[in-house]
Amino acid sequence: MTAPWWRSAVFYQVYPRSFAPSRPAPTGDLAGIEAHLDHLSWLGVDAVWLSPFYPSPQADFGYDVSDYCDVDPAYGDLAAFDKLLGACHERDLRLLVDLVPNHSSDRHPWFVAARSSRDDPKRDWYIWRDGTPDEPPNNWMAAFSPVPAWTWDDATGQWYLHQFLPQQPDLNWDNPEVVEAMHDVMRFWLDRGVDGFRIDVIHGIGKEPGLPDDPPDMARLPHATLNDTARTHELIRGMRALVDSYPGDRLMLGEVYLLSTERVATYYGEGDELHLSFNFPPLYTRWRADRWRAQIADTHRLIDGRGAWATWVLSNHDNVRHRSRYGSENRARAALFLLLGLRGSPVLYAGEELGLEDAVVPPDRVVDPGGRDGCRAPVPWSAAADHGWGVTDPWLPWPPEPERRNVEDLSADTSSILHLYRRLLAARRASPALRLGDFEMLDAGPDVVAWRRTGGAGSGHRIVAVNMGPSPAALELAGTVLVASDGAGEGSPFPGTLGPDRAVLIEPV
Ligand code: TEU
Repeated sequence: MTAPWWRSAVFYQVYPRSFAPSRPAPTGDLAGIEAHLDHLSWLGVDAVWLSPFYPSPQADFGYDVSDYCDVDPAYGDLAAFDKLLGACHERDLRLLVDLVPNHSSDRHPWFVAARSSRDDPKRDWYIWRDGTPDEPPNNWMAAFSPVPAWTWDDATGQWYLHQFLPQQPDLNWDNPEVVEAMHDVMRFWLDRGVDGFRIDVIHGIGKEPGLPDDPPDMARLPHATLNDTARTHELIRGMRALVDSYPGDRLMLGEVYLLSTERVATYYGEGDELHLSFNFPPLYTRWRADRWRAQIADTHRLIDGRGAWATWVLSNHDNVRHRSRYGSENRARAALFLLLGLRGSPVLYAGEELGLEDAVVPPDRVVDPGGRDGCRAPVPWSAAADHGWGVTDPWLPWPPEPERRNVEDLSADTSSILHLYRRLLAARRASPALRLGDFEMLDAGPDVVAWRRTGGAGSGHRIVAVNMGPSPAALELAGTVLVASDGAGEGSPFPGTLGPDRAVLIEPV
């Protein structure tokens, strides 16, 4: 049996607002993404995940959806979406759209109706509780700022639940009409031909009956990081059956934002829930070999161990970029060997191939209530003052060094991090062992994370070594260096030493 496409795919996240505009504008759009697809083909990724582009008041920059079946005029229209999808498929790129099922915008007609009166037929599409304005129904906290996950609606005299902003009321998935409505949304995009969904806070949709308090010692954490109930698994199985009824291995890649790989693993079900899930504990792991070995061992035990397929991600639109977290380009280069060399499907975030750091956002330019503006800075396409955007001052400040860290300049420099991404992506594509093979950790001393990938029909083995320590490491590995994080010695025998914050991909003899 051949593996489904998503097991060997490398995903690339595009944040539409920050990728590229098709005309001079401070924000990107769908036609701008289409115009830059050649960059993705040249780079060598397999699939694009598009963050939300739906009509939205932008309280959470698109994760507050006011119409699930349309395109925000700022990004284009449905015709532009269809064109983008067609252009992806012409280049053999798959396209995932972002499904946001846990909450809608408070301006969605469903919530506008629900809020209009206690008797409205849509009232029960959201989660309302009686009480008094001074005491929320339970101790759940919202994300982004330490406020209750409940807002009092004066007009109708009840509380409504929102695990995120008050402008993002949680939908009531215990109401079969909500389930059906969200299934209809999925059909809408599947019928248009999308290859699947990245599903926002999928672990949040089911709620524990009776909405019990969070444990007192956890009560300061956002409830969204704790919501973990059997009901959600049932709901995911319903979505999975729908997705599986379509031809072509459509994908559900869920965002399970529970900071425990053990809990994340359960969302794969028995092969009947998510096909893939994000797993964030590795993203929050420091640049230390012992920590990484532990995360990798957990992932293999808990995810591979149940016959599921892991994902690896180090940067996205919610977190400080790993180039900034790890503190140097050398480390960002070496980290790519983790992403592309470990067993599972990597998810890259637009701009990491340029070695971008987070933008420095002065207080008067802050727009995100979650403090995540830095990683959402616009992608620089050229060295010019407008960096290919047609405007010099886009919606967020440029990331550092845009005159050097831009697609045009780094494409022209074969020693750049951008070319490293391209070479390692090509080496991965050419190696069934790297894409699909088995994994075995090697003992390479305290500061080095090293492993062997074997099998994957008819291929040679591959060894990857990453030195996270402060000094050169002697490694008894014999073979040819296929790709080196600093480009040194590629095509030659491995010299036996790996420098600090360096990584290599070796074809063993
Ligand atoms: O994120 C879920 C989530 O839990 C994160 O918001 C996380 O708590 C925070 O960003 C840590 O820095 C998803 C989306 O990825 C995010 O952009 C949305 O804001 C959120 O859901 C609500 O839709």
